[in-house]
Amino acid sequence: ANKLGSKKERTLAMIKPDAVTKVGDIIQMIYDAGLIVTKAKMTKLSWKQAGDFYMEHQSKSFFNNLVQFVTSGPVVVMELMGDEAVSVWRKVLGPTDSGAARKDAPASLRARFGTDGTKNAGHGSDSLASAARELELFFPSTTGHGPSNTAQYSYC
Ligand code: RTP
Ligand code: MG
Repeated sequence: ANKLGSKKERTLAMIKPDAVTKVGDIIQMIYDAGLIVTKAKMTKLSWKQAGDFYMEHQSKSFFNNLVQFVTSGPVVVMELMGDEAVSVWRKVLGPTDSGAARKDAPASLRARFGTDGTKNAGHGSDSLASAARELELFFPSTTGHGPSNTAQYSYC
């Protein structure tokens, strides 16, 4: 916690292939929620990258559909930062199933831009530990890609 008692966190956001054309609206939602974008890139995931990213779901019935979907086109991955970024970003996303989101959280990202329980427009890390793992997958700290962490947060 900083001196005001808030907990600055980092989280990994992914705009999935079905919502990449909505990146402008989505970045607006990020800023409206009080978060900022500290790293971003567009990339196309290989089958292996998608499987590693979603390794917690390897045994699930929907795993193949999920990997098929997230490799079907480009995605935008972002590091978001702000107070309680992990939970705030998941709140912006809304419920996993976009149909449920349209009922229960009509202003959420998945309600607005998702289709169903698989094609649901966005991803957010589900814990600080997941965020650390997922950020390292997309923005490895050792390769020198992107701004360094010290430069990164000087404007926050
Ligand atoms: P995410 O990891 O993408 O942020 O989504 P989440 O935490 O809300 O949901 P999770 O349970 O982690 O599921 C990961 C992604 O798998 C797809 N999914 N399909 N029954 C299904 O067909 C099904 N269930 C999940 C979704 O794309 C979900 O976001
Ligand atoms: Mg998840």
